[in-house]
Amino acid sequence: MRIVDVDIIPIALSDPPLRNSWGVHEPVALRSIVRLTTDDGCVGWGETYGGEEILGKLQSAASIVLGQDPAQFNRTRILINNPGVFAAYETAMLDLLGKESGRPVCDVLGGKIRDAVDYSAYLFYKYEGDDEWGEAMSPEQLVVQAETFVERYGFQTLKLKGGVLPPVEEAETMLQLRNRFPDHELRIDPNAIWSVETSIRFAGWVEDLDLEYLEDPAPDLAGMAAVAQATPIPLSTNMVVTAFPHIAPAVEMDAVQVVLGDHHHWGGMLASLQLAKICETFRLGVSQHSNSHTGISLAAMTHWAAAAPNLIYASDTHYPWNEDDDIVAGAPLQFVNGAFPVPDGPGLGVEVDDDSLQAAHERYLQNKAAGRDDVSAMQERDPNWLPMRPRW
Ligand code: GKR
Ligand code: MG
Repeated sequence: MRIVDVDIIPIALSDPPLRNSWGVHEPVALRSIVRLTTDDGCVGWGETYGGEEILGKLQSAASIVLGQDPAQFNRTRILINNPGVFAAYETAMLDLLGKESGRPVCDVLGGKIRDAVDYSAYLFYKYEGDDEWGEAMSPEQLVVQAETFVERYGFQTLKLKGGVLPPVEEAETMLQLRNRFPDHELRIDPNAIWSVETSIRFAGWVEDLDLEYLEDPAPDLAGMAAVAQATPIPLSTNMVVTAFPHIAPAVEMDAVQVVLGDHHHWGGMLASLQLAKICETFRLGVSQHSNSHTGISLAAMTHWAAAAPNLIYASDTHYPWNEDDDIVAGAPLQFVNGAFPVPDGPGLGVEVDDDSLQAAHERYLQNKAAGRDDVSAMQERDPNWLPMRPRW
């Protein structure tokens, strides 16, 4: 089996005005879809971030992938020499291998440890938008949003994207979530917008709420290490440990207790399993980061998470925010009791719907942009907005 065709298809998904510490989500989220076709007519799918930079890099790597045997991961990874670019191709190559052997991707990765992967509700402060969720800019409105997530998807873990309201109001939001959901796991992630001092103060305010972890409260390893020393709440990160060379210093400094993997970023699913093993070695927890994505990425996230024995935290997912524009057949894909069942069909176990892909590509053409820009989107609402870091 040889890859005879490589297509890179930029798409855009409608996105609600979700707030974060940089600003606000733009009306569309950009993604890049990879389609590989083999000489025997098999089609494999991959997905990664969108925007001109990654699109250019994916296009440049196409000549490396063309003509390859899809089982040659090591050779292709070395030649591409870029973890994010390789990851998108690796997903499509694993899809092809699975389809060729009639087995799900998790089997190609060594076999699944669990039949379904737990996911977390991803709660966002948000403005009123052209969506059914309404405004959520207060603790009370956030609790209503959480109720909808729990009722609709059955999530048993709730993650709040923080760094939006003054920290004391975000602590109040966590308190109200805890009162409303006494048995759910709770986490908050302000994306390093608090100083070390504010982070330590915040950790004190929420210490009795039994948080599962506090994600990226303060910037850089030294900042995280200082916060970690001052609180018993475990710290997690997708900002200070984002590549293999960052692990050793993080361990030496005891800066984080949980590392968030992300196959799009860490160099694919095989690399993510290596990350999970390294985390086990150093007694670090491993969880999973997300960004806006389609069902292709949901399937990929689920396959590697199902094959990682120590990935026992619920994984993040943005899927519910973008599911109406998903491009896979049968979308929106369904969570069952807060978990996504590991697809058992060949390959990723999801197929792309041609009409939905075309619609998402046209949405991209209408909203073409160099890349994600939450800051400018926020400045349209507030011309004086500056993404200060630390803000508090
Ligand atoms: O979607 O606004 C967002 C998130 O803030 C995302 O961009 C982050 O990468 O979810 C991510 C995180 O956990 O930091
Ligand atoms: Mg994060």
